Amino acid sequence: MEGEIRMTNSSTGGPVFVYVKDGKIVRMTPMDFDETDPEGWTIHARGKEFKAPRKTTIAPFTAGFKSMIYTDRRNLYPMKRVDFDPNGERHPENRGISGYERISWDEATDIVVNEINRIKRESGPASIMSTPSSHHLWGNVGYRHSTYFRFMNLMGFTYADHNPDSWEGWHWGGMHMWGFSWRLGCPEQYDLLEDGLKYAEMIVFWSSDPEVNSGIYAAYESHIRRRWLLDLGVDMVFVDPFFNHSANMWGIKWWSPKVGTDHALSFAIANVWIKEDLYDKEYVKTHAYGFEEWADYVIGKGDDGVDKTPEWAEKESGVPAVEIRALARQWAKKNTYLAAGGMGGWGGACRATHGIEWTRGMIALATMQGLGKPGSNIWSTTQGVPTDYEFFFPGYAEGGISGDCDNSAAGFKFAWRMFDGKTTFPAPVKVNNAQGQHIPRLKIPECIMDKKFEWYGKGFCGGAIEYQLQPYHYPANGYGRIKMYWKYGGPHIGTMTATNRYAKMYTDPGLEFVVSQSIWNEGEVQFADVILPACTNFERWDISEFANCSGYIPDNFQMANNRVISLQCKCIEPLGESKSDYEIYAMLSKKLGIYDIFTEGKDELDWVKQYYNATDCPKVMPWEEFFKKGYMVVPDNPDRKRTPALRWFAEDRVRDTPDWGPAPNQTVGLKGLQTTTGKIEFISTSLSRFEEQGYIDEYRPAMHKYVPAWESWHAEVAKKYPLGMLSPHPRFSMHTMGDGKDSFMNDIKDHRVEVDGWKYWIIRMNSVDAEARGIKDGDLVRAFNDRGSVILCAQVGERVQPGTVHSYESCAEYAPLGKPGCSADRGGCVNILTPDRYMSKYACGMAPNSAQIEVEKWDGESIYEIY
Ligand SMILES: Nc1nc2c(c(=O)[nH]1)N[C@H]1C(S)=C(S)[C@@H](COP(=O)(O)OP(=O)(O)OC[C@H]3O[C@@H](n4cnc5c(=O)[nH]c(N)nc54)[C@H](O)[C@@H]3O)O[C@H]1N2
Ligand SMILES: Nc1nc2c(c(=O)[nH]1)N[C@H]1C(S)=C(S)[C@@H](COP(=O)(O)OP(=O)(O)OC[C@H]3O[C@@H](n4cnc5c(=O)[nH]c(N)nc54)[C@H](O)[C@@H]3O)O[C@H]1N2
Ligand SMILES: [Mo]
Repeated sequence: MEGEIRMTNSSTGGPVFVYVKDGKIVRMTPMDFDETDPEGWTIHARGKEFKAPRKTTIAPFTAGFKSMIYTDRRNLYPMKRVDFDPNGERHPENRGISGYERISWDEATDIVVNEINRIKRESGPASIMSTPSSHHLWGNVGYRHSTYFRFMNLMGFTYADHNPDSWEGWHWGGMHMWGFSWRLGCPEQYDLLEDGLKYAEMIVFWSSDPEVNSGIYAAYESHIRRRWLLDLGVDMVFVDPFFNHSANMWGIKWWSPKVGTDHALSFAIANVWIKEDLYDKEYVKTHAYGFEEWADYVIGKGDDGVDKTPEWAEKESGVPAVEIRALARQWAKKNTYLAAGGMGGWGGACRATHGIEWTRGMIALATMQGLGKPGSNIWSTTQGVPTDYEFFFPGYAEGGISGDCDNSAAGFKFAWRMFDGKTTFPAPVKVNNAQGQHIPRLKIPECIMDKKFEWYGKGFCGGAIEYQLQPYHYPANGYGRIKMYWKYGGPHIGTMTATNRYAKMYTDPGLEFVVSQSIWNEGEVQFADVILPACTNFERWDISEFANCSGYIPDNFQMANNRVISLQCKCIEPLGESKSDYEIYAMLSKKLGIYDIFTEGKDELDWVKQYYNATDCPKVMPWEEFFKKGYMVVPDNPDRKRTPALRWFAEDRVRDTPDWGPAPNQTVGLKGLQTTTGKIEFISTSLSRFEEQGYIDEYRPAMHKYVPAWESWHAEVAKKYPLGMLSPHPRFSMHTMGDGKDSFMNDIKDHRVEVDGWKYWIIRMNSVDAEARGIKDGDLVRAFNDRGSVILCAQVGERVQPGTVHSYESCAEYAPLGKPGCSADRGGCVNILTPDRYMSKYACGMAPNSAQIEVEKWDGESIYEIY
């Protein structure tokens, strides 16, 4: 249209063309390539030809992002809580209740800097605790691994470490079975699209909904692959308590186990295979460790004497024995891929009480069918395109401008290229490294309110398997206790567990100062003493690649059909007085006396250019050309040898995929997996050693066993709270990003439903359960247990079986009807109801997909206060 300029940018749901007119964003579209962009890959399989599409796709939350930029829920000015006086009364008891007044940037930065300096003098930098969240607006320079750590490391602080939330069962369980610690326990996925198109006959999607989750960051890139598989006659079947969106679109069969019982199913499938001689015996002999003893356990010759037959599994899971048997036989008969989780790994089931054993069950089944042989692998259709892996462009997890080798994967490949000895300060001195003080973000409330906490395992640790078995405690020896919380964004009430804890924590008098650096006024932001308004990535410069975080998911640009690198243009000026996070830190650095070290005299665009030149991009296009064009499609490398994931393992060769591990010091002669035996361990050697040292963990035994979930229909709590709640990742938003705040997503009836002028979060339940409780479709209900209450809108139907309810996690709004942390929330934070108990004694993972709850009609008034 006339007067419009087309710019480029990118997002967690794909790169975009941004059309700007008179300084305003008019619309965003996916990118379609032109004749100057190179051709992508081609695959030949079963007499057909499959080609990389000539355009990108975008996720719903990207399509609606304009509404998120211009919403009146933006933080546009620095704010101070009205009854907070840094030099007088602070009134922590009013956090979450009292209102705000506008202050200038000068006042705001003065308050923050004075507090930093005061606290550092009193008890050291470790008394300042901070954490960003998982999902940052896109862009490798502005990302949390980059700008945030560069500044925070320079200032000194205690990091609230992320748990491996996406990975949980893979990290705490899978890793002890087959290693892959650099991938936090998930398997490599190289070149599996070609293998799948050539050889697959069936795909079992188990806790996997790729039409929603896309793997991650990859919009609808994999949709077309499932279309191709369907056209080739590949059967797609689903195991999920929820009739998920991919099952709806592609499924020919759906099994719906009771929440928390999948591993009963996997044991029964193994039972059928063992008894009917339906597994790859030769492979297991040479590639597995401890299999014989485990097989005895499966068929009732183990210490529990239980024969784990389909009939036994029917009693546990509710799935008819005849159907389990049919699945087992089909699986063994056909070339079957296992889509365990949405990414070839992950899956809500890995984030449940039974997550550790579910994951080990998935690996066990894949192993019994010859994992790595043609047509037999763990793959969710979301990765594995035959792209050019040699072309180097790092992902956000490779640290950007921080050079932080502790909290990012900078040390693998990127730091030396980015800094090249020229920078004055590539790897700042930290107080939060492995030896220093850090705390788990799931236990921030305990550290603040109880002043002490002990736990095992460091969340994101890509090092040796044993790293995750080490003990930690807060306060760490000699370090100061936390007095200040610098929160970056504010999602935790919607995303962590038993989250009334987070709301309560803010009123602790020991927490002397809370600053929130946030784009939107959402969730926890309303508990801060001072709010620093940040801007979106459409208001600052950056650079990135489609779907590429790399680091702990090495080379995951292979989720997108084409490697697309985008210049992220500053499309508009920051709204109001908001500023980019980099500029906020630069301002603070000036007053803290570290401006020159932080900026090196560079603005964001200077860093973007330096970043570009540290990658392989200039080999294809000089910076000036890229700056003009705005994006680059990485040319295909048709000469590259295609090497399907784990084929080397199946064929007993040295690894020949581009994967980043295992490190030579963790293998024997570069051969085999990272485990001590180099094999897939049905009895884990690392956990056996741990047990010998006296660490007996009921929910993570050395041998893969059936351990009933501690919060499920088996548990005592189910008598009072009979409904098992699933809380997977939301279809239309990216966790909290895209939800609430007048976003366009709220108008989608499957995301929120408007009742009497309020947009409620949804709970899905079976018509039998609804009728028994006098609940009709569209009614407002109270979902509750001893942890709290949430007011939701009921969607009644047959997508879950009786006894199961479904409500997405990651609501961005928190709207308590009474006192925060003590009353029902009608924002929709169902994580108020999920357990804060760790997965197991020595595995500090989250198990939010294990909540038992009850649902009743809401009278429209009661606020259900509990203290
Ligand atoms: N029940 C249940 N709970 C779960 C899960 C589940 O399966 N079930 N899954 C878990 C998983 S896998 C994950 S990853 C977590 C996610 O949980 P979180 O990490 O807590 O959630 P996000 O929505 O990623 O949080 C992003 C925050 O960062 C802010 N932000 C984004 N970009 C910027 C920026 O440029 N500048 C600033 N200043 N702020 C920014 C956003 O506004 C938002 O507040 O949830 C976990 N919780
Ligand atoms: N649209 C969208 N996409 C996303 C995200 C988002 O927030 N929104 N988040 C991204 C992130 S951070 C991550 S980690 C990935 C997560 O990707 P996944 O972990 O694969 O996704 P989930 O939605 O947690 O779970 C997938 C399916 O598992 C089912 N499920 C849950 N619990 C169980 C169980 O106990 N047993 C069985 N059999 N099935 C179960 C759910 O019903 C769901 O259909 O998704 C990424 N993609
Ligand atoms: Mo995640």
